[in-house]
Amino acid sequence: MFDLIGIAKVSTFRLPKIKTPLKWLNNTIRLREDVKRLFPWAKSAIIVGLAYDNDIDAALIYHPDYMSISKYAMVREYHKIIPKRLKKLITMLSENVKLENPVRHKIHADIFPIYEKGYAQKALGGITGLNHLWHSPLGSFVLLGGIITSIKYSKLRKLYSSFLSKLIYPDSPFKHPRCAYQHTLCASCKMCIAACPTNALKPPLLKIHRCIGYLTAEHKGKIPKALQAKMKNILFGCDICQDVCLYNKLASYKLTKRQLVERFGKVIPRIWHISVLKRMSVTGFYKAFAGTPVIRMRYYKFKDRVNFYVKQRTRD
Ligand code: B12
Ligand code: SF4
Ligand code: SF4
Repeated sequence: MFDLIGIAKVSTFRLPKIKTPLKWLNNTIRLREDVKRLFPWAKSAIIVGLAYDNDIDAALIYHPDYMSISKYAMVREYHKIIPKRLKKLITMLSENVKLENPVRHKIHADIFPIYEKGYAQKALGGITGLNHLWHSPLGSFVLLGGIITSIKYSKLRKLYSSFLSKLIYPDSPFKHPRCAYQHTLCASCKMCIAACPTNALKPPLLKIHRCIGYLTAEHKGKIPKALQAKMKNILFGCDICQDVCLYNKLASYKLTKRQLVERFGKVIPRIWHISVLKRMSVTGFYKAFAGTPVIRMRYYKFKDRVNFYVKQRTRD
C-alpha cells in the first residue's frame, strides 16, 4: 500500500513566524506547531510515504521543442490518492486488530495544518535539506500523508510490528522503520541553491514568491514575466533542487511506469511538444491533465505560460 510507513508520538515543533504570499500558511503556523491545538485527543501518528521518482522522458526534458512538468504532476493528485488508501488502512486496522473503542483519528495529506516534514522525520528519521524537502532513504521524491490517532504510542508500536509494517510494498527497497542519516550532506554541497533558476533558496528561507512550485500551482494570476524569463521550458511544478540533490543521487530509486500506475493509478508524459500545447483548447487541457496537479494551474495561466515560452524560444 505504501513505500514507507512509520509511527511517532504526537509532539510539538518550533516553526518561525512567516510572512509569505500563502495567507493560509501564515495563519496556521501556530496550529502546525502543535496538532493538539486542533485535536486535543491526539496521541500518536502513523506516517506514510508514496515514492514517485522515475526516469520517464528524462532524455528530453531540456529539449527546447518540449515543455516539461514536474514528476509529482505526472501522476494522480496525491491529495486524493493518499487519503483514500489511508481510509482503507483504517478499515483494515479495525477489522484485524482489537483496539480500545472508539479510536479517534484524522487522515491528512496536506488537508489539515500539520507539519508533515517534521512528522516524517520523527517517524522515519531522514533529514530536511537546504532545498526544504525531507529526504528519506528513498530520497525526497516521496509524497507524504498520515493519520493522527488517539491510540497510545506504546500500543501503536505493537501494531507496527504485527500489522502496519506488512503494508509496505514488497518492491519497496526500504524495510526498516528508521533511516540512519546522522549528519547532513548539505554542509559541503549547496548544489540546490546554485541550481535554483529563480534564486528562491536563501537559507534558512525559501522565498515562496520566487519558487516555481508556488508560481505554477498556487499563485493566483499570471506568472510575472521577469520570473517566467528564468523558468526555461518548465510548464508546471519544479524538480530542479531535487534533481541535483546528493541525497537523491544516493537513493537512486527509480520507479517503472508499471510501479507508478500501481501506486497512483495513472501516469502522463513528463514532456509535451510545444506544437501540441499551442493547439490545446480549454477542453483539451482539462482532458489531457485530468486528475493530476497540472489542472491547479487553470487554463488561462497555462495559455500565458505556453505563449511566453514560445516567444522566448523564437527570440533565443
Ligand atoms: C506550503 C507548502 C509549499 C509551498 C512552500 C514550501 C515550504 N517549504 O514551505 C510551495 C507552494 C512553494 C511548495 C512547493 C513544493 N512542495 Co510543498 N508543501 C507545502 C506544505 C503544504 C506546508 C509546508 C510548511 O509547513 N511550510 C511552513 C514552513 C515554516 O516550513 P519549512 O519551509 O519547512 O520551514 C523550515 C525552514 O524554512 C526554516 N525557516 C523558515 N523560515 C525561517 C526563518 C528563520 C528566521 C529561521 C531561523 C528559520 C526559518 O525553519 C522551518 C522549520 O524547520 C507541505 C505539506 C504539509 N502540510 O506539511 C507541502 C510539502 C512540503 N510539499 C511537497 C512538495 C512535493 C513540493 C514540491 C516539490 C512540488 C513541486 N515539484 O513543485 C515543491 C518544492 C519546493 C521546495 N523546494 O520546498 C511535499 C514534500 C515531500 C518531501 N519529501 O519533503 C509536502 C510535504 C507535501 C506532501 N504531503 O507530500 N510547497
Ligand atoms: S542539493 Fe546538496 S545542499 Fe541541497 S539539499 Fe541536497 S545535499 Fe543538501
Ligand atoms: S522547486 Fe524549483 S524554484 Fe522552487 S526552490 Fe526548488 S529549484 Fe527553486
